[in-house]
Amino acid sequence: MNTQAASAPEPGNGDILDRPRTAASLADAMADLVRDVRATVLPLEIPGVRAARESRTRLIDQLADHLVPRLRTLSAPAVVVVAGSTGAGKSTIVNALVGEEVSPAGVLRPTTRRPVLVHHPLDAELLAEHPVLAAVDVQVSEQVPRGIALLDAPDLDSVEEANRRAAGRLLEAADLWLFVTTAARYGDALPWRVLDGAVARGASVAMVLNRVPGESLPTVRGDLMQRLREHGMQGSPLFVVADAGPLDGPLDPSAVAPVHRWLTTLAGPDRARSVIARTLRGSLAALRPWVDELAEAVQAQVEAAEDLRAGLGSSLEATERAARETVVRGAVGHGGPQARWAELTSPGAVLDDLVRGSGRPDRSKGRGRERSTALAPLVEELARSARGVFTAIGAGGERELRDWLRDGPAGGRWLSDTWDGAARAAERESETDRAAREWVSAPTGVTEVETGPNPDRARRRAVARDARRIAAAHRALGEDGAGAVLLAAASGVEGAEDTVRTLFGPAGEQRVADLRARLAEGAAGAVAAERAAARAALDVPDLAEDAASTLRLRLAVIKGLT
Ligand SMILES: Nc1nc2c(ncn2[C@@H]2O[C@H](COP(=O)(O)OP(=O)(O)OP(=O)(O)O)[C@@H](O)[C@H]2O)c(=O)[nH]1
Ligand SMILES: [Mg+2]
Repeated sequence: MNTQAASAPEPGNGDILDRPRTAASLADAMADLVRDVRATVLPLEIPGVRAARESRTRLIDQLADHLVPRLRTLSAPAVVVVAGSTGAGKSTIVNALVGEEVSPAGVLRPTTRRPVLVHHPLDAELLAEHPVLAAVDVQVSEQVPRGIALLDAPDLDSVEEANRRAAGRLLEAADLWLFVTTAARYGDALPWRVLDGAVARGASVAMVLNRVPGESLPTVRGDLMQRLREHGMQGSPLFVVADAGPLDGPLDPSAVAPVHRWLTTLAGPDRARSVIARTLRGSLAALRPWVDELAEAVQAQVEAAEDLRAGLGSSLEATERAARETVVRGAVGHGGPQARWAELTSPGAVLDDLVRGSGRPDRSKGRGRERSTALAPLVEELARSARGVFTAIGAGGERELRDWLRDGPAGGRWLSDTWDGAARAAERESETDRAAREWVSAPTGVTEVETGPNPDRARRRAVARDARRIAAAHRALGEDGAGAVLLAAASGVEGAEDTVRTLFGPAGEQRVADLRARLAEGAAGAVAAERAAARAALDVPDLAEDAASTLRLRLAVIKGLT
């Protein structure tokens, strides 16, 4: 049984601890910061985001579990977290320190799943508000010096994700880390990585080298001291606990007496405060680069979102052109409208006399109104067809965008997943319905051809002839009926354009061209709407242009207080 203690932490000046007002303002600033950090979600899968997300999670733990409670209750006991690899003997050591089994040790790895916190009964009130209590089993023992709470953590390098996460979180809550390792395990990489993190954050660390066989003690101890120096931990206390041989029960408290003595010294009013103050100072100093790093990660997200927006802006150009061509070539006229036209123009039907022979209409009274009524279903058919074509164009655009998002740009997959397909489909229905309605209610009246400046006789005669023709056609079809024929012609219904030419002449053809251009606009609009919807899905606070500024602002406030 060979136990030794090296230097204990130097008493620091208790600066912040001596300025309770500053501490209270800082606690408020930390509470604001933790809220903002929680609200920062780093949604886009871009290079480096995993590390940034992990760092964010640790930052939240550090703020919520250590800095805020510590600054709020400066007199709360120092939380000493006993950490290390599974089987290193953490629970065994805690039990030996307390002199009873407060946390079962065992041969099954890992043993400790739920952390155990042991404190002196008189410290209960001071600890009551500490958030760490929510995640631990609490034990009370008079063997624990007042001013100290011992926390037996799950293993750090656990195969179990939940254990690893819990251990990491507890370490962020710690005022002091009591790091337990063994002669067999002290070479493992992970604990050292974790320790490097502790040093970087200015946390106070003490080491326990457990289960050291007597013969290898000098070598192992020398080796470990060397490593501690390499990791900038030369000032950290090192305790060596000799191997107790086959152990079938608790470890004798005498084996850990130096650790216990050290903890008791630490618990003395000034020493505990100096450890607390030191870790607090370290945590506050580490906060700045840490939050800065997070702000950088937010900025990277914002930039990736900018790239996505730009990419979306120039996407689907060919699709948009193709959509225009499709409707100009007659996609809307095919099917329903064409069939309806065939019925209306069949022998004896309302348009029969207009499409056949000279196209000279039967001018009997009331014919115009009758034809308008008979043509109303054709307009409905055209609206339905236009809506169907627009919807298909939009859905095709969405598919194309999703394909592009999924296998291309950084953050694209997130956008594709976030962009709600069902909601988009519903939105599209109402958008295309509106666009189709707008198209069929576009002005369709054919106005007379103008004579132009200084018309000669022939020109005036030609214009007058056209005007008579237009008026006659309007009488024959009625206003709405004329509109229906013009829309049918613009949609590509075969035969309708010839009818327009015969009935209305060049002015009618001009109107058909206008209506066709509007239809092409509608088709292009259906494509543009998909692009706009994808872009709108990027409008989340985390990806807003100034998303990083909130964190930077918080940092400035904290800087002013420390
Ligand atoms: N032989 C011997 N066994 C020891 C010694 N210290 C601890 N052990 C045993 O090592 C095993 C693991 O000890 P635990 O205290 O459960 O280890 P732990 O670090 O708490 O492990 P986890 O809870 O899984 O993270 C137990 O069976 C202990 O009895 C020692 O000095 N000598
Ligand atoms: Mg354990």
